[in-house]
Amino acid sequence: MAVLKILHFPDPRLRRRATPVVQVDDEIRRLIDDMFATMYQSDGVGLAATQVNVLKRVVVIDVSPDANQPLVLVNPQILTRQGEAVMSEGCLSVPGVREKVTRAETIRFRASGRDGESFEQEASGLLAVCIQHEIDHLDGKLFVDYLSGLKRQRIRKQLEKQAGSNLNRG
Ligand code: GNR
Ligand code: NI
Repeated sequence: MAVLKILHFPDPRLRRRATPVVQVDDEIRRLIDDMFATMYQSDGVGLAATQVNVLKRVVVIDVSPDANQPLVLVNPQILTRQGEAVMSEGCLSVPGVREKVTRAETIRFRASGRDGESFEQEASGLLAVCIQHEIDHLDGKLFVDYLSGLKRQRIRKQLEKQAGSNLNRG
């Protein structure tokens, strides 16, 4: 397994739309394994393939406290949304930033798993937020898009400064 490099806002590659997976084969399973390694290493609760520069509709999630309940979502689709909930969100592609975002409180979704089997499930709480956040990534959308233009601009400047000093340090 390999830990992959995560793209950071405002990298334009985070803005591209990922394409559906036609068949969950060994190559996709290798991607899934590498994405879990990357997510766990970064202490994240979710990761979309877009964030590691792979434009396929693949998401890995683990919102369990002990990080021992991996969930694979290939070609995830939201079927229904209910209610509204505000949660403070972070993103591995927007390091060091947390901001409140309003999303649907409960969702029903469909996806395929690691063996290509299709399943449907209801989710609420952090899991529901995380699934909506990850599907946004697959569509080229980031949680900072829900903030005011002023806030987004401030975050962009902050991260561009970080990226610059990272370059200087080699
Ligand atoms: O690790 C993550 N935590 C998180 C917290 C609140 C709402 C969404 C998330 S997802 C994020 C990992 C990530 O960037 N996934 O794309
Ligand atoms: Ni994210």
